[in-house]
Amino acid sequence: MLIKVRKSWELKDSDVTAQSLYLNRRQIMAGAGIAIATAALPSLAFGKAYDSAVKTKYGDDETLTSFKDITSYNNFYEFGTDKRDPSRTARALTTKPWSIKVEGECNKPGTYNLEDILKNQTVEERVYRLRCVEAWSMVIPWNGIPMANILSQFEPNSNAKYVQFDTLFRPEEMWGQKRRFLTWPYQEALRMDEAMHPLTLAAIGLYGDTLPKQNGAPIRLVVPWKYGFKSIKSIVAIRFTRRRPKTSWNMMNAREYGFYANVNPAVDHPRWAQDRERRIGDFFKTDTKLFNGYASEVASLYDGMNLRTNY
Ligand SMILES: Nc1nc2c(c(=O)[nH]1)N[C@H]1C(S)=C(S)[C@@H](COP(=O)(O)O)O[C@H]1N2
Ligand SMILES: [Mo]
Repeated sequence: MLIKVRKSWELKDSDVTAQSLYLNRRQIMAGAGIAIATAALPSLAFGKAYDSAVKTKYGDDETLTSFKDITSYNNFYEFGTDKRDPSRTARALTTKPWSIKVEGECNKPGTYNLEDILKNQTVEERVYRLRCVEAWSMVIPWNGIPMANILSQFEPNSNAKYVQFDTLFRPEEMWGQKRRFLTWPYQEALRMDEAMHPLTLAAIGLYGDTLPKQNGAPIRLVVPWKYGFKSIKSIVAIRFTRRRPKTSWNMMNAREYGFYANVNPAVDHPRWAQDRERRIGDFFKTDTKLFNGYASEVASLYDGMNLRTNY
């Protein structure tokens, strides 16, 4: 069956199309009693690499944030600092062709086409909470591949203790890069065990469609137990390192943005309390959970660490 879907980054009156298609499919699957199903998805960007997604256990208990809110309330400073800027201006970004440069402590450095990296990978559907440091949050149905499956292709060696990611630097298309709000390119990094953790996702879509540009097309990191700024968008470089790499927000203001950035209601941001959050679309605030609710899966990564000093 061929499903025709508009490009999701073009926000018009058809805003709800991707969302209703997605929800219909979920209902049909639930009605048929299918717990794990392969759902038909449109193949738009990467041909065969993204024809279907395997449903996972994540997020069946969550109310999804609307497609409209997910794609029109964004932080993507390469396209301006206003939450509405990215949805208005990210269409300028060219996402095809797309290649990723792989460097550092691994056996297979090089420059790879995204299609080749995604070849033979299984795309999953995972509903994750995203918690921004600014105390708002969303629930997003991502489509993506476990980051471990991407990184292991490059065979990181035993010296690789961290992995750093860069966003594209292309000021002709990313007008925000003409201003020096952050040091460009945007960079983020994880400890290797965090990057290889099964929850860590390389997202290539949401709501069953390819990733809208304002959400970090064509491929972005999603680390659901950390504040949103760790989940770097539009990745063009992956670098395996021995030492802890520099990260953009930490360089800008180390007191406010730590390297770990684990969601922690007990540790306030210097300018905001972090114990409550407001889901976009909700009126009332809710309690923020340690590790954004993923503690049972990730707390052991930080055994013996002081989470107040390692914020
Ligand atoms: N390259 C890049 N990645 C980025 C950002 C950014 O400004 N540039 N913002 C981060 C922040 S602060 C958040 S909260 C999330 C927002 O992701 P979303 O717009 O898809 O919800 O992206 C993160 N990744
Ligand atoms: Mo954020």
